[in-house]
Amino acid sequence: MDMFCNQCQEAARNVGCTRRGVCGKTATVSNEQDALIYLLRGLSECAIRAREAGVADPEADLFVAEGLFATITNANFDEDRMVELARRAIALRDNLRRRWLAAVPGAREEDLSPAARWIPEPLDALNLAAKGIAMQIVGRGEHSTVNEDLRSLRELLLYGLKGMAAYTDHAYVLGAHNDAILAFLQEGLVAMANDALGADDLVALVMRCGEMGVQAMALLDAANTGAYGHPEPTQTNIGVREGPAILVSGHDLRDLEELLEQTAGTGVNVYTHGEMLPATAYPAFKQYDHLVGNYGGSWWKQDKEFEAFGGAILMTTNCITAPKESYKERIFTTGLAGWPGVRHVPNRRDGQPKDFGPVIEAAKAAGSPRALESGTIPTGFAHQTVLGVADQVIAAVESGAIKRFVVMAGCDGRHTSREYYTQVAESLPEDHVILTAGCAKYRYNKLNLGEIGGIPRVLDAGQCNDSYSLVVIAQALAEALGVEDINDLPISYDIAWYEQKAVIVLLALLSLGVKHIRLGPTLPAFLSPGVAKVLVEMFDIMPIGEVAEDVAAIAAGR
Ligand code: SF4
Ligand code: SF3
Repeated sequence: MDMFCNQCQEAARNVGCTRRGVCGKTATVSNEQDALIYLLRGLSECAIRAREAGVADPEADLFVAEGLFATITNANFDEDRMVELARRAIALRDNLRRRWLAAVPGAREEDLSPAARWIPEPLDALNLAAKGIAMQIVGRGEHSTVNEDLRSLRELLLYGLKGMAAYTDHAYVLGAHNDAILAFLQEGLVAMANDALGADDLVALVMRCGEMGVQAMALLDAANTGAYGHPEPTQTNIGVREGPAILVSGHDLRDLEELLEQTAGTGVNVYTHGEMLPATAYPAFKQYDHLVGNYGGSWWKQDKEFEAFGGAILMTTNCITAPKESYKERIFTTGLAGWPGVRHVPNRRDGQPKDFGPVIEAAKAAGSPRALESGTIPTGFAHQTVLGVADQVIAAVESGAIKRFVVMAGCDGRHTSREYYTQVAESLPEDHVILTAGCAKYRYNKLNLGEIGGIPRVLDAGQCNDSYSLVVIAQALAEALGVEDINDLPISYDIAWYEQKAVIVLLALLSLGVKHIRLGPTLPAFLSPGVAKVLVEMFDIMPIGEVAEDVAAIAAGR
């Protein structure tokens, strides 16, 4: 075994990737990421101790979120960037440790865990990777003596923290803050290595992770809508316009804003891709005439779509896949995204926007996009919009015109087994409405499933984090219909997961008491049989089954 990673739905053999990631992650990068997690844990330990002594370091607190974000699936594949992140983690950690030692009489360095003191010498990819393989949760390393259920719970917690960290970082980029979330990331990281915690303690922590996940999504929702307005029902163009163009993918709305500003009046058009599609529904972005529409579908088709696009491409976050030679020169990463050899747009400094000049130049040097399709797709059905027509929705439910809502949020992925979601969408009775968010929608958002009394049968609330909108809608519906238990609503859940953002969405739903969730296309490889059993007993989580059976069960109220 050269590495071990089981954090996503495409883990090899639904166990784990051991030589190279199915995602394209090299063993070195995977192990470096494990070492980074180890360093972030040491940093967290110092930050917690320092905070207790009245010493605060907001930069270090935020960095824990950034570091976790860099390790999520399909975000960063760059060995050198991992070294840089490790360097920063060590500098921030050591600074906090010094300040803690100075602030607390009698404090001793040896009372801290090795993670709070370890210095790789030299600090390079090789040394980091060696430490990572020794420290990883599964297989060899310090967790190897822990029983499989505890290990599984630690992983569930870690992957939830990673997803939460990504959403929290997005909110901080927009100036929204919630220190309690950052503190919880640290608490969770430190708890992962605490052998005194048993299964009940870890289950409680996982549930708290879900609660904090709700807060993180609420924070990001407030940040997005505060900055760009509430999404409006929108028919987004999926065709192309003549002229040089930039395709923006990932989840970072501030990057899109700055890019739109910098391309205004230059003759360069901008298109959204993948998880950026919902941006086309925000009032602030609709003002830009050169935001032409959305191009292509979900992340895993990017090799073909980016090649066809012909213009420049900007990856603001996950999911990036191995760039083909045909577009390697015209694809850029920014933020925590990275791919070796791909040009990277550096972070904002001193309050100045990022400089997207090189992306714009690359677009000008390339041709117009080749059309993949034409027409429009609907988006913009976040909570404000849906609640704005709440009377209409409730009347439709009460009259029986809408019999059921089916939440089909989450991620898309490569496996053909995901055709299940297209087939479910096609086979649901015509009085069922799909509530979606995340890139899972690309499995059915071009199907033209029609409307019920003017309400589209696929209501797209936005990005995966906008699953929060679906919760707000469910809660409002419960209140309006006088239903006490959210599980008594006419709502079924058929969630598709892939990476760790979907893990925090799932934990958030569980923490809100949502039961009977179907999860697919496979259950996570990191769930031990014992932990899976607990989830089934507590929440009646179930794997997806055959399309016809699941649709019949949904229609019958499950
Ligand atoms: Fe494998 Fe997924 Fe980990 Fe990539 S992120 S190495 S595909 S388990
Ligand atoms: Fe998709 Fe990567 Fe998860 Fe934000 S873009 S949902 S997979």
